Amino acid sequence: MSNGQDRVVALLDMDCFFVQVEQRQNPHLKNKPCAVVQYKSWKGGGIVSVSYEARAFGVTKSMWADDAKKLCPDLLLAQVLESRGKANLTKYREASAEVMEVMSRFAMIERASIDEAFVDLTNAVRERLQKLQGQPVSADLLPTTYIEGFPQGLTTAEGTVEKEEMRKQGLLQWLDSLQSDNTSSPELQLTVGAVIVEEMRAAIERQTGLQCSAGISHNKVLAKLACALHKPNRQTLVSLGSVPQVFSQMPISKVRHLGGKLGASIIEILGIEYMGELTQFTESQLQSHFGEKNGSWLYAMCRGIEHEPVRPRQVTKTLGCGKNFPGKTALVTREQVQWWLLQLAQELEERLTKDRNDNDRVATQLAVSIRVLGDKRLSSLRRCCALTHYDAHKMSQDAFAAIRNYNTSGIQTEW
Ligand code: DGT
Ligand code: MG
Repeated sequence: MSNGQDRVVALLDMDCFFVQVEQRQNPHLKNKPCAVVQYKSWKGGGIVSVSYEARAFGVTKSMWADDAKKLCPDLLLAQVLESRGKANLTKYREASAEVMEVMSRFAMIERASIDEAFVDLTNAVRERLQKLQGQPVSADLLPTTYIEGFPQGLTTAEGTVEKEEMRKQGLLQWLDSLQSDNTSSPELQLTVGAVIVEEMRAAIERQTGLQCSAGISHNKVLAKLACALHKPNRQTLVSLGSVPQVFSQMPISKVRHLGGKLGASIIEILGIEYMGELTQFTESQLQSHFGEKNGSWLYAMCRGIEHEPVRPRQVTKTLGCGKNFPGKTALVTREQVQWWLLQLAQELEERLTKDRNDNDRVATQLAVSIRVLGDKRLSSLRRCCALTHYDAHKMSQDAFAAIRNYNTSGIQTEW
């Protein structure tokens, strides 16, 4: 098995994506504190994306717009379109496809969400290194790159140096430490990967007008963590050497795959908080608590090693749509349930038909999830059935048939 440094993997994540899409459409929103809200009727709407100018006032995702206005009276709002009584994300999906198209010109990508994608740059780096023929990498090629853990041993008090100045010092120190003629050096490979990611991000901005941040490392988990370290419009390189320092203060739940049950049980069972603390345990200890596969994965991961491949995928695997009915708006009659299933199925029919034309494929399975009032989980029940026709009426009837037995009301018309 490799030492975990055999690949160069990056994650690109758009900055305040929905906000940028709105700003592109309405330039008067640019460089202002602004946010995108969904459904205006309750407390001004729920915020789903926040510009960095607004974040400086403490505005965050999931806040009600009315509450956000109290923190930031000049907050400008754009609203997610609604159709059939629910949010319509078509505009953002189309912008996402534009971005993914540009990224995929550089290397194989795996779309990870509407605004982020992994990219495996291993081959692209190898080719670029051949072209460079041992020439050192110039700092000019890395104008927005932070090297995590650098500058090292700085004598100036950190607070007194500008952030950009620190970035440059760290970058220069790092570039000095590289052996530019050793093409098998993992650090050099990451650096060349970062040069390519600078080019990708510049191309995305040139072609779409949208900015993003990125993380460059040896695997998906580290690339994703790295991306979040210097947002917006910056990229961060995390080498294996910087992992102990990064993980020493990294809450376990912030690590990809550990945001859910597994992460929570690690914290509870082992009584630890940070990713780095996992290195105290042997592989068999971790396996005994969390199973053979998870144990081995954790043992390697806390040392910065992970092997999950970037899987070629530019389009989503599933198409989904849903709507929440919180509190008093909960659906209480069979008719309401059927009516909303039909609304959702109509959106699905439209999107499935477009997907069949665009991507030359057909869906074969229909899954329906419902959540009952008071259940904190994302879904209380999930049932699947065959998807035979792209027909909203048929899909909504099949979906209803799949969940009808779950109705606890004895009365026919109630739900
Ligand atoms: P960032 O990446 O921190 O600069 O900010 P965003 O806004 O890009 O946040 P991200 O990457 O977590 O999510 C990408 C987009 O997905 C975001 O712009 C809006 C959308 N989104 C996120 N959370 C929700 C949500 O709870 N509901 C809906 N409808 N959309 C969401
Ligand atoms: Mg984003």
